[in-house]
Amino acid sequence: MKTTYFIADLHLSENHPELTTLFVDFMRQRAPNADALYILGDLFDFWIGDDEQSPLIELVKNHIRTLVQHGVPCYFIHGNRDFLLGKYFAQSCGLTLLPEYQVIDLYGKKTLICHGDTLCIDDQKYQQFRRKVHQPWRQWLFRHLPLAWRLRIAQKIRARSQRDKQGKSAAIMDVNPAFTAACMAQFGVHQLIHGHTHRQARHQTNAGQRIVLGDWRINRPSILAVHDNGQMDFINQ
Ligand code: LP5
Ligand code: MN
Repeated sequence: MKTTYFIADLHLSENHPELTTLFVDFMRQRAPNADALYILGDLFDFWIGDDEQSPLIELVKNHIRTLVQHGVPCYFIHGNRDFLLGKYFAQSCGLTLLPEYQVIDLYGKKTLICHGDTLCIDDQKYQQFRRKVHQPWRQWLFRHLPLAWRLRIAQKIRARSQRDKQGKSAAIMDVNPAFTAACMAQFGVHQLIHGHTHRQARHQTNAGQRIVLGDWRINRPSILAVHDNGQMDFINQ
């Protein structure tokens, strides 16, 4: 049986070596037999530029490169934490960068994939923040700052984000159902796979099926396996 895997929201960092172990186990044991691997954002806890070096970054790069050389294509859609992951990282390990929305043919079923943050339109403060940090001139400026400054800024934004989230309801931080349905219709699909909201689930809606990948800190891990016979299941161990 052929299988395509989808993962998101691993939030890999030096602070959580147990998550890195789960990722490495997956890349060694399951991923080599796949047709393809799709990483739908927030692979890293945050990303401040392709020039950053660390043992963790090298490890992740090596595992992706090994997988791609083994013949398994590996695709990446940016998350809200690692939207600055760039061409240098991708080219150095053979990762294919995809746009924020992509329609794929998943064993005959047209499927829309994205990180999921763009669907959370009720979180206006976040959307405002997103628009700002996606402006090319801001990103250009940020990339040209010394690494230590970028790290400080990223830590400040992370702290602010964690604080702000305490004052937001779960509903505000979830996808907007009407907007999501309109998005699926616009792309002409009846199946959507995304992450970001961290609540692993399969929702049946009027627009079709919406599959949400889980956060690896909660589900340890959350891997969606879609098989060529149309079946799909979550792997959480
Ligand atoms: O990530 P998570 O789960 O905590 O919350 C997200 C939203 N938060 C974010 C911010 C990221 O966590 C941090 C990204 C760091 C990237 C590296 C730095 C790149 C800088 C680039 C500059 C061009 O995405 C959160 C959502 C939540 O998901 C649920 O959807 O609610 O959104 C927010 O918290 C946004 C805040 O409400 C507004 C943030 C304003 C930040 C102002 C920073 C001021 C400090 C500047 C210091 C110079
Ligand atoms: Mn996210």
